[in-house]
Amino acid sequence: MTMKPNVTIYTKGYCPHCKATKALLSKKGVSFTNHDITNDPVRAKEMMARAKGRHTVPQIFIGDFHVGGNSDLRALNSKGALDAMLRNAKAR
Ligand SMILES: N[C@@H](CCC(=O)N[C@@H](CS)C(=O)NCC(=O)O)C(=O)O
Repeated sequence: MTMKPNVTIYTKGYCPHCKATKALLSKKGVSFTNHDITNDPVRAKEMMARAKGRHTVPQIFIGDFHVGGNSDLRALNSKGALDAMLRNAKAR
């Protein structure tokens, strides 16, 4: 079965951390919903509400779990915890 985790990321066009996040998820074969908030204040507000006030991009969600930013994603990956979280967050 194809791994289809329910992953949502909020990004901006110029952001190198966002590119790194997309590259890591893509390398793992994970599909994700990307909200580019560069010119989208409504989505930006949604992101901040979901991310408990954090306003840097990217902000990453696996299912309803708030991972945080790119460095948080990488920390989970280094600990070996990311793949299991992605597996457990398959779209229902
Ligand atoms: N440690 C954060 C750094 C994220 C970061 O610095 N993002 C920049 C854009 S690349 C940012 O959001 N700057 C503030 C802003 O655009 O409001 C992460 O790994 O996600």
